[in-house]
Order: sequence, then C-alpha cells, then structure tokens
Amino acid sequence: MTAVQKADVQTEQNAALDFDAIVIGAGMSGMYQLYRLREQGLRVRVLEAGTGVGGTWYWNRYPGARFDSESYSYGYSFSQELLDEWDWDECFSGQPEIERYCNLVADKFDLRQDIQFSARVASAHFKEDGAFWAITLDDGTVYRARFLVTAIGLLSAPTMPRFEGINDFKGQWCHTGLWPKTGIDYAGMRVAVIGTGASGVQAIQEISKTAGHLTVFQRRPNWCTPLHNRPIPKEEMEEIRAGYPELFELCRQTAACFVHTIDPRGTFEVTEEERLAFWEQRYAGQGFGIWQGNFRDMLVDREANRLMSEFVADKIRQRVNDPKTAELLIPDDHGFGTRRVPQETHYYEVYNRPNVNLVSMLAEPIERITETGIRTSAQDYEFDVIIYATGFDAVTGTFDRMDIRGKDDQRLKDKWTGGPKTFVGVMVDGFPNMFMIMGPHAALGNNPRSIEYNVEWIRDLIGHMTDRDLTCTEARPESVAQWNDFVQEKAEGLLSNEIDSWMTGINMNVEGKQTRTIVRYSGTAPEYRAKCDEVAAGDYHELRFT
Ligand code: N01
Repeated sequence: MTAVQKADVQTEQNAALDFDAIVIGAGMSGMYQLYRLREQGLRVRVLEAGTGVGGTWYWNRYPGARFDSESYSYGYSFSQELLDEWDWDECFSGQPEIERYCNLVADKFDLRQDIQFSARVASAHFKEDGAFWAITLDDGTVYRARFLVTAIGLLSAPTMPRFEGINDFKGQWCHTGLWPKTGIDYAGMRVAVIGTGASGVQAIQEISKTAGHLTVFQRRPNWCTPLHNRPIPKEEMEEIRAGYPELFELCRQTAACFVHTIDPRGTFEVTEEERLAFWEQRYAGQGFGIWQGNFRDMLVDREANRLMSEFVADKIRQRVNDPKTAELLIPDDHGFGTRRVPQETHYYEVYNRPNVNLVSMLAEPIERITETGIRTSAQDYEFDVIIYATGFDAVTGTFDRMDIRGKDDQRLKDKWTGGPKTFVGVMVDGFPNMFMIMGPHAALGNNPRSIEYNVEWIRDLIGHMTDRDLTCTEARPESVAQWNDFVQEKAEGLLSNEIDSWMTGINMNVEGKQTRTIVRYSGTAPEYRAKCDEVAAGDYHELRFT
C-alpha cells in the first residue's frame, strides 16, 4: 500500500469511530485538553460525571473550600485574553469564585458543545482489533475513540470511613467532596466534623461560625499554618496582570510550580536567632511560603525538621487557650511538612470558642454511627448534621473505580497492584493510546501549571502521530521501568515518604491501600519537564508506534 492509500484507510477507520479522542473529566485538565485537541482538528468528546465544569472545584463546595495556592498563580496561562478579562477577588479565592472562573472558561472557548454532562464512565476497554477504545457509561452508552485521555484529578474518589451504622443516622450527612449543590443548613445546629486534613480544617473554620455546637473528631492531628488571605484591590490586580509573564516564569522554575522559592540555606548554616526570625517571617507570610519556601534541608534533615516542628508547636500552644486541647492538636507522629500542610485562617482559635469541642479519636475511638449521632468508646453524642472530611482514595483511586483494560484484557488496577508504574506519569505499557493528565508519577504541586504542561505534551504527541499517519502508540516496558527507577531514586531520603498519608498511597478506608508505595513523583517540576522535553525532542524513542 502506498502512503496515500494507507492514509485513506486510516481516515476511513477514524470516520468509523465516534470520536478521535474521549477525555474523561471536565475539570481544569479536561477543559484544556479539549481546547488543545479541538484546535488540532480532532473530534473530541469530554465525558463528565457532574452537571457542570470545574472538577475538584465543582464537587468540593463545602463551606470554606478555597485555594491554597495564590489565585493568580493558579489560573490558566495560555490565553492572554482570558488573563486580561479575569480579575481574582482574593489572594486565595473561595470555591464559588473558582467555579465561576471555570464556567467563564467553558463559555469563552465554547467548550460545552463537546462536553457531555451526567456521563459517568464505567469502563474503558482497548480493542486491539481496530486499535480503539470502547468507553461505556453507567447508562450503557458505548463510544468508540482512537485516543483516551484521563483528566480525572488526583483527589476525586471520596472515601467514607468503615464505621458501622453510617446509613442509620437520621439527620443530614455528607462527605466534603460530595457536598450537595443545594447546601446543608447547619446554622444553630449540633454538627460533627470527622477528619482534620486540609478539607476538614477549612470546613471547621467556617462551620464553627454559625453552628449551634460543633464537635470535631480528630484522629491524627496535622501541622496547620496561616494562609493570610486578603482581598485583591483593583489596582493591585492590574499590577499582577502586568506581571503575569514573570509570575508564570517563576512558577516554571520553582520545584512544585508555586510562587514560593526554597531558601538555599541549610537550617544550621544560620544562627538560632536568624533561624527563628526567618521562621517568624514565614509564619507571618502568605500561603505555602512556610512549606515550599523554607530552608532547603527542612524536609530531609531530621533535626532541622524537628526544630521547625517545635517552632510550629509553640505557635499552636500560644494560640489555643486550653493547654490540654493544644497538646491534642500538636502532631507527634510526623514532622512539619511531611504530610500536606493544611492552610488555615484562625483554625486554632476555633477551639477557644464556647460552641466547639475536640474529641481525639486516638483516646476515644468512634465505635459506630447511631440513628441520633456518634457512639465513641466513652459516650454517645447527639447530632443534627455529620460531615465526613475523611479524604480520598488518592491518585489511583479514580482509575480503580473504572474498569480500564488494555491489551490482552489486562486490568489497569491489576497492573498497578503493589503501586502504579507509568512512563512520565502519562502513559502505561500495555495501554496504547491512553494518556493521563496528572497521572501517578507526574509532577504535582501547583496543579494547573503541571496540567498545562501535560496537556500540551499529549497534544504534541498526538500531533506527531497525525503528521506521520501513525495510529497507535504505547510506552515501551523498558521506558516505564526506567521512569519508575527515576521516581524511586527521587523519593529517597525524603522524610514525607516515611509517613502514612495519601501522598504515600495509604488510605485505611480502602482495601489494599495499607502499605506505603511511591505514588508521587518527588523530583522537581523543572527536572520533570526537562525529561519530557527530551522525549519529544528525540522523536519519542521511548514509545512504540504502529
Ligand atoms: O483528606 P485527608 P482531605 N476515622 O486525607 C481522617 C487536597 N485539598 O480531603 O490523618 C477517623 O488529608 C484522617 O485522619 P488520619 C490536599 O492536597 C486541597 O482533607 O488518617 N478519621 C484525616 O484527618 C489535601 O491533602 C485543598 O488519622 C479518619 C482526614 O480524615 C487533599 O486534598 C483543600 C478516618 C482526611 O484527611 C486531601 O485532603 C482541601 C477514619 N476512618 C483538600 N478516615 C486546597 O487546595 C479518614 N480520617 C484548597
């Protein structure tokens, strides 16, 4: 067959498919991937389980949900028009504003016409005969597409604790990650919040303001530090806008794409006085500066980490009136920054309020949920509302909840038993033409920055294939093995990898997720991009094409 004949056959085959590409998820990743693939002339359909765009910012509408990254560093950078048009109201905007932003993007780029809402993907099977993906929705609808792009986020599979009696409770209850659009009326009521991770901390701060009584059920405390949010005046927004090129360039250079830069000094290279002054300044500073802009050894040197933890522990003691409560709020099983640091606004002062009390589940475990509330080992509590801020089956959980099968009918979930293995976090051997945005072992951090990079890398790879009439690509097993070695090497020595958290693949509420695995790429984002750029510049030799 001549090249022209081959191209004709391929065009015919593609026309027989429903779409060139199916993208799962209409959050920030899915929307941008749609925009970029459509630009290349591909027929794209985005399948979204919700009824609106925004992903994380659509589902997590619990009271107090807001950015922990500076708003202006989080928006898309690809469209000057969008940057010109949109003003952020706050340094760390709340969910309603973020959802408005996502809606504006969908409208401005006319994305909705290619998004199917209320479309939950049940399975995606690769058909070797014909080299396409058959994607089946919950309602039985089947679509066939050449490419499958997962844009499903890292934290999109909410998990409930395995308490007995959850459904017996007669009051209102919900998970923070599935907060109803109609809201929950808790003003003046007896409310329980279970869980004190980043979601719980944000929700507790807000709910405590109007709840009749709030009882917080905390298992392991976290190290929380001040967000220092504030409104952005119009003139300041204009300055931020003028500085966008430099701001996005800064995000490109930092380890995790935040605006904060790690201090090049080691903790013990300065005097104690200088160290404390630096930490005071960081504690008074904005956002993740204290975590992402600390001394360079803070997350690898045990003694440096211990001193930093002591510094934050003292802050907690200063802020909480009751010494016993203060001690309960201070972690003793992990050092500062080794789990994701929840950002707070008067969180510790919440425990000085007369309408709030803290129950340590380490001392007083929950035995079951009852019709009227919660039974612990010590007593029965009565509630009108129970809120589960109990986290997510992170990173691989949303993949696991779909039946994804590659070549030889192999299930992705089985392939990833013992921990995920990928090529640059985007591809998996045996799963041709499947691309993951923010997949396991891709660079994380200030996510939209990494999302834009991943999306464009996928677009370029598909473009490379289209230009050469290539139908199918797959990561070579040896490329996956090499990437995995690199990821493991980068994880060495990091204190966070010695701690149980979603970042080390632990979720006690999910079967099979009780052993620590490296689910995160722990190198820097610039290193990650350099590796991916090298792959593209080398004509993708790490991949196999047919
Ligand atoms: O979830 P988590 P999250 N019995 O897993 C407790 C991102 N995020 O939704 O630590 C009792 O951190 C659990 O206790 P323990 C951010 O990346 C971003 O809060 O396991 N307790 C813990 O306290 C974050 O890291 C933003 O002992 C149980 C809590 O529930 C990630 O999402 C805002 C329990 C879960 O904490 C996840 O945060 C919010 C049980 N059976 C979140 N099971 C922003 O950027 C769980 N817990 C704005």
